[in-house]
Amino acid sequence: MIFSVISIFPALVEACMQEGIISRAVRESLVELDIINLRDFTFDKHRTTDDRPFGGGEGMVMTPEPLSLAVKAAREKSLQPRVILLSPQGRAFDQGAAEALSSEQHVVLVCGRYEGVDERFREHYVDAELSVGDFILTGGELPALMVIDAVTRLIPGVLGCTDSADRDTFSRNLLKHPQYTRPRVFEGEAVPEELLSGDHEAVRRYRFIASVRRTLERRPDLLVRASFSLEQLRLLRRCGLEAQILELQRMQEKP
Ligand code: 9D3
Repeated sequence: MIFSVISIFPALVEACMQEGIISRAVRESLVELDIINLRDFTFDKHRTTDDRPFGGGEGMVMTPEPLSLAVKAAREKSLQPRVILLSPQGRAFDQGAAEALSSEQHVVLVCGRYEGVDERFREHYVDAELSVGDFILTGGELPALMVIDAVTRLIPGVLGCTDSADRDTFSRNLLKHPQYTRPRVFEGEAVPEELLSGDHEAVRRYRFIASVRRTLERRPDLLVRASFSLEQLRLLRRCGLEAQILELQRMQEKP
């Protein structure tokens, strides 16, 4: 997998290569990182990448010429890369989007800055526009690194063992259960009895219910999409959670 990243802050993008799982994936040639400095495709004295918006208004707009030249340079690495623009106007980047990108050969990430990019660049060069969440950042570099991180860990061989829980349809829409390690008592608080029992089935049941409780409280939006096995439905009923979840899911069915 090749990631080309087009940015006016190449050093910021380079930083994620210094440590951790991504850097190892690069060293082991499981991914290639091709960092493109947008200013290399400017030809004026000040190497400008932005200009004032036609029609007036606040802020600056990224000029299309350097962006288009940078994408063409990225295309020299492969025939048909997917060109992704990181922008607050994009569709939500989620695990499904990460999985879809993980089967691409070459992904070009265009990091926006300022108020956005010239619409003609977007129309002619961009395949998809992605946002990483409803909060305001100063540019697309950190979002691009998030995409690289999320996609890289899905590439076979990057993680020691592929995290099968990632793809488990019964657990992917649930938050992780609380976890404990030694000591058995910390600041007067003991580890839940069920986890010390050595009864693997009891542990599994306890964790499932704890996951559902946590998800109900923090991310009810996830439960709307969750599906449960018959055994899980039985457990939920026994804990009095079934009605709450079915109600949540019913609320979403009709507008
Ligand atoms: C006043 C309108 N703002 C758009 C909602 C201006 C604006 C804010 C932030 C324009 C660009 C940016 C820079 N952000 C990104 O480039 C960005 C981003 C983000 O801010 N949040 C979540 N995901 C992303 S992906 C790229």
